[in-house]
Amino acid sequence: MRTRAAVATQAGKPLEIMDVNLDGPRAGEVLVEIKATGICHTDEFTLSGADPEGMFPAILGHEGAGVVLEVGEGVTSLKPGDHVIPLYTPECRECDYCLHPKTNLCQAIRETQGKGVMPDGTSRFSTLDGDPILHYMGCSTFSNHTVLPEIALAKIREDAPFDKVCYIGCGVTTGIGAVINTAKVEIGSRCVVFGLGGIGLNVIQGLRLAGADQIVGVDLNPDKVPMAEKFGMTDFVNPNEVESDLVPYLVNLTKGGADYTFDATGNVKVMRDALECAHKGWGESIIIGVAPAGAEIATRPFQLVTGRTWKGTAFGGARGRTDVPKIVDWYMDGKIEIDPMITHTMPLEDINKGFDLMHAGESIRSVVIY
Ligand code: NAD
Ligand code: AHE
Ligand code: ZN
Repeated sequence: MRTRAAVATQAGKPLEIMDVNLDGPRAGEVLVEIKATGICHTDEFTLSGADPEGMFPAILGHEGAGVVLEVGEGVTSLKPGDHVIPLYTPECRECDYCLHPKTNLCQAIRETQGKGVMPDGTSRFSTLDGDPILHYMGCSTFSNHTVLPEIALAKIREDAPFDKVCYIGCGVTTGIGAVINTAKVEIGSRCVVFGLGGIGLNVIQGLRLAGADQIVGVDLNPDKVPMAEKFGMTDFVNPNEVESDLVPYLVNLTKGGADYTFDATGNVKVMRDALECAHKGWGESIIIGVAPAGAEIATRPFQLVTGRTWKGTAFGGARGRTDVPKIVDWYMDGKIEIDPMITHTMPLEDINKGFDLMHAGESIRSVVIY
């Protein structure tokens, strides 16, 4: 079939909106009509050229929601008409990782996914001239139609609005999951969240759900404060306005150090500060942000010797096919909020405006509605 997509033709260039060819689903695959997709900072990271796995031309986007149009041979868990959220972290329920209780990182298709192709090693997308276009994170939600493996789709309830629950495909689940699944924050905790964007705000909302007593937000952009307060931030720190060193300032503010800290910036210097303001003896720091190719984290080993723990999380530790439908229920039941964080919507033709708003720090989430 022919569909409309925003194609990343090369690093650092705006996406090009064009008609592309999409082959139908092969065995174990599903054709999905994407109804809405968020724009995550990770899409920007890959488009910028900073992603060691970034390849071009590709159709980016990994935060979508849509409807199943057709299923390939052997697909049993989905049928045309089902509402779904694509999963960049699939859940095969069979691999060593899925069978291990301590991880959500299903590896069934990770290798081919990282190469921008389907599990059989080929791409379903091509230009109208027949040149291949790569998939991205196994999702490619910046296309009105896409093909995914069955194990990379969470079936969700049909009354959930696509233009809101698409955000559960990455940002909401990542932020809330980092708190609940990865850190396992206890009631009464003191916490610091670095980066008050589309992920950090969901960390804050997760911390409020978990019953944290103190939720310190750290961001260079004070415009993020009202939204962060709305979601539960108790204290704001702008590093540019702190006259002393940031780490001792935060240790003092949290009365000795935070029980849990979260990096939602992708900046390795911030990751170090996040670790070092965690409480001596027990503080845990969770890395969510994705850092550019070649970047490395550093700290004195003494920080770990003296009881701090450094952890990371992908997709908030969530097992997508199991957990995503539940998070959609939380939203529909009013347990979590999404609507205020979707600050801008646009048609696919204007998707580059979504990236401009992100660069300008003016949006939390931009959502493309097809
Ligand atoms: P965003 O652009 O919406 O927000 C980033 C925020 O960080 C902004 O508010 C910005 O002002 C702030 N910031 C930047 N530099 C800072 C600094 N030095 N100190 C304090 N604040 C600073 O981005 P997002 O969509 O929220 O994504 C955040 C990070 O999380 C990105 O690196 C993204 O790639 C990553 N991410 C990771 C996962 C995962 O599964 N691990 C999932 C989604 C996103
Ligand atoms: N390709 C990058 C790493 C990118 C990365 O860490 N992605 C996260 C999800 S970010 C979503 O917005 C992730 O799921 N990581 C686990 C995985 O298997 O990719 C690089 O540095 O090579
Ligand atoms: Zn994302």
